[in-house]
Amino acid sequence: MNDPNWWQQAIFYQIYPRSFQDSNGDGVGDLDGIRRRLDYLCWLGIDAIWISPIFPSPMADFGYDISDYCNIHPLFGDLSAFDALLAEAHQRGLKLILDFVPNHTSSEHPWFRESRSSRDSPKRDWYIWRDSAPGAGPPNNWVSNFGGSAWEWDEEAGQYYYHAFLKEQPDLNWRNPKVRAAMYDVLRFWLKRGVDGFRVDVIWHLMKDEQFRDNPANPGYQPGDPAIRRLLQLYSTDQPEVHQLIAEMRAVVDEFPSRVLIGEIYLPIERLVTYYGDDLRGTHLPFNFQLIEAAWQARNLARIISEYEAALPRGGWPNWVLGNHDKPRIASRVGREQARVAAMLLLTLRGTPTMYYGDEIGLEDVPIAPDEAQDPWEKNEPGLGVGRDPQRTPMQWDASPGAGFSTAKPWLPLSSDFGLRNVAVLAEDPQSILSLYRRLIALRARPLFRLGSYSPMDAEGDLLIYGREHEGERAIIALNLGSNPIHVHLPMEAPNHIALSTHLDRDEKVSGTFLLRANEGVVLL
Ligand code: TEU
Repeated sequence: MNDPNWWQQAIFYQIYPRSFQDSNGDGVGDLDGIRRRLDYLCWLGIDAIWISPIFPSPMADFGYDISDYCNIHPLFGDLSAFDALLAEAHQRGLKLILDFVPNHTSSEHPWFRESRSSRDSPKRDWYIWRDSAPGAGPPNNWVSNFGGSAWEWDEEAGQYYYHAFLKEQPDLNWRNPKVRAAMYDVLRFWLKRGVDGFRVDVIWHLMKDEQFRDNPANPGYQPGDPAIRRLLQLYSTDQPEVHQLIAEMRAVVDEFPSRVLIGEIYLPIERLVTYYGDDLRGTHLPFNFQLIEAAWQARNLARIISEYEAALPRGGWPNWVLGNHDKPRIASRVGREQARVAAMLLLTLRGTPTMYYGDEIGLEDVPIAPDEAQDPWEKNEPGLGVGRDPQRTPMQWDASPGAGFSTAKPWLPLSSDFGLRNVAVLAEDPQSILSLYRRLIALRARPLFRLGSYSPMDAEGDLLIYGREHEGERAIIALNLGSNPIHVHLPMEAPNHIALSTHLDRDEKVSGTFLLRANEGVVLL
């Protein structure tokens, strides 16, 4: 991992810090907790950790509302706890990246307090202030991602401010060079401390239309969809000017050797790939969320992979994600059996995989009673199924009362099957999903999987087959996405040794035709 392009070969693992490991008995995870679990992460075999926000925050959006970019929230520890975590991660050869949230601050951030204090405040244009529309009402029709108008009236100075998310998350004005300079210094602060890079929150949101034109209606909107779907985000996101800004951000990161910039971007593939930037001077990895959103169907997956491979700019490195703290868990989305197939897909595709904590134990969405909801989006738009608490529940380490996560009542409930679905139990079971993840991660250590080319082979019914090749070495991956057995015909001279089955009960040579059982995936070498 000393290679400057280490991020191409790495497996990333996302930690939602509130839910990984509590070390001080308050029911919320923290940095010392993560540090205690570094040996687990090494045992699992991942290479790099991304930690969701750990900075001071009123927690209106659980840390994505930051009131101080250069410190640690006391819930999670302090700067010395962070330094200790970073040092121990590095000692073990693990990289560590942070979550950078540049689009908006907390409304409690001193910058916003100052900005809102008066129209003449020197920080007024650090945020996006506008007069009401002629007549009255908000300056335009933009909708908040969490429901309602994206404009909040501020009585004090008689203007509206813009917030793409909660009203407690005012958007910064990235057209202001002072904002840019201040935020680049935030990056330097952490880079100097030794972090290996950043995942950048909603990077495609940073620039808005200079004229603040109304967004057009979304013809695909259906009743029951969240409010944000009413409009196409034509003028509020993905503006051409954003790329110049990302190039600046990248240049800051490049002041330090071997760091990585990953962008959170929900856009169609042809728009997504523009975030590699001209001459690849943008993000190293624009997160590719196609698998998070895909219908779980062989031909569809084959199409997604091929279109993505074809759309990549020359030299652009691919990446894949199955889940994150905003989306239903993979095991709930595709089911327990297919979760194993999904793991094989994620870890055998060409490009950097990012895992979401808990997916390796097959953790499912945990139902949250309406009156127990914590996620502000769920509270703003109840009953639509937008709540993100179910996928943020504590990691399950063992069968003890707090699942080894905490000695106190966890901030979100454990899944009811934690007595069986936990690391201690599954690590002992050679056929568990956890054992499968370890085997896949170990297999991925081969240059064949880390670096090899991808070639589509077949996608019919429930069968998805593709090949990987590197310096004369070949693998075939055959996945059964359904619950009926499938006869697979291998091409002449194809690799014919089943080196790994998702059922973890096969190590055999096959010839010509072999049977793929229900919900089984295999790697042939
Ligand atoms: O998420 C941004 C974001 O746009 C998604 O939640 C989005 O609404 C949806 O998934 C797109 O289909 C980031 C963080 O990951 C999220 O946790 C924060 O709430 C949000 O930004 C605001 O910072």
